[in-house]
Amino acid sequence: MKASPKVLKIAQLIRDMRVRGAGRIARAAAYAMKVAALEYQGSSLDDYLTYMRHSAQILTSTRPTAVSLHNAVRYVMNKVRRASSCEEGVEIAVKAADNFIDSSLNAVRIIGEIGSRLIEDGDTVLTHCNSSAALSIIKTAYRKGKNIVAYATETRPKFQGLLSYRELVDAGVPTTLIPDSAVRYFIRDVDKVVVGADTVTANGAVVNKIGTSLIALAAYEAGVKLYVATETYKFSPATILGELVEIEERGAEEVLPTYTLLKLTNLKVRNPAFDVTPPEYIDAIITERGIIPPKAAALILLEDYGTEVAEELTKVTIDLEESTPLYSTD
Ligand code: RUB
Repeated sequence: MKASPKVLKIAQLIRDMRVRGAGRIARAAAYAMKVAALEYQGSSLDDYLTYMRHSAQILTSTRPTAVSLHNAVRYVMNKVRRASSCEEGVEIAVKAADNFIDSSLNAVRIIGEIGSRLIEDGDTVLTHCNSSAALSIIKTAYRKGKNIVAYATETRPKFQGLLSYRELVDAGVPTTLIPDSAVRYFIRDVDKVVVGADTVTANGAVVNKIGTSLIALAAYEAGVKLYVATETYKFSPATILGELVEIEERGAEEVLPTYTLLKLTNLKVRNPAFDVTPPEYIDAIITERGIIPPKAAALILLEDYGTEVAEELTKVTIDLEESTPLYSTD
């Protein structure tokens, strides 16, 4: 089965991180599903569904950690599956993708509005990496007249912090760029930390750019509040069923220049792109549906995916011979 070249191109942009950030890759994937539908040449419903599943698989295999990517594609596929003809299937895919993109952009604006209420006049806010949701909060607070300043961490090895720095400065927020390793040095100047999320698990842990958990530790030690800004499509239903979140590991060439790697041939480098911040270090999760404590993540998941989770649970089988009895009658 052949995928549309346009879909392959979007998948490559995501893989190469030319489109990056959990929200952006989700929207790009939804858009790619719409493109796939519009590019479909045949007329058989079965063939169309197989082709769409294939496109979905190509898109979700680009980056493993951000569940937003999977949830965007799943959102479109769940609707497409109900089509009774190929033409209807195309129409449904286009509508679903447009809906997802609109509500995703709207969610970022609502998060900015809600989250800005937690930022007080005179606050110093620190952010890590480049999260549209986190920046939406800081920029909205500033736009509403709160006199705030920001720190943006560099975010090695890919320096996404520079994007945040520019975005904040362009919005008028006085911002200082600091090395990741300087966070504990500056944390006492900071009133609030606001970061984004790639995935939120059922127990309220947050997977975000590598270094987030160290910042959370420093903030916790200093008594500084840490808020996570995230759309609810970044909550992972699979984690209710005990699945772990895969942490993407990227190449050594992102950490060191090629000439150094060529010179030091035996150098062993590891480059995980994300880490996990436990719920204990998170003061609140700010979503488009309101502010929740991290432990309430499971409630959002059950509200959104309860039926699917229940269906999955019926597939769980246990070997009675090998299972340990819960009680003994001896
Ligand atoms: C980006 C990153 C961002 C989250 C949230 O990682 O970790 O903090 O994706 O971003 P990468 P947003 O650069 O590796 O994609 O709020 O924009 O979805």
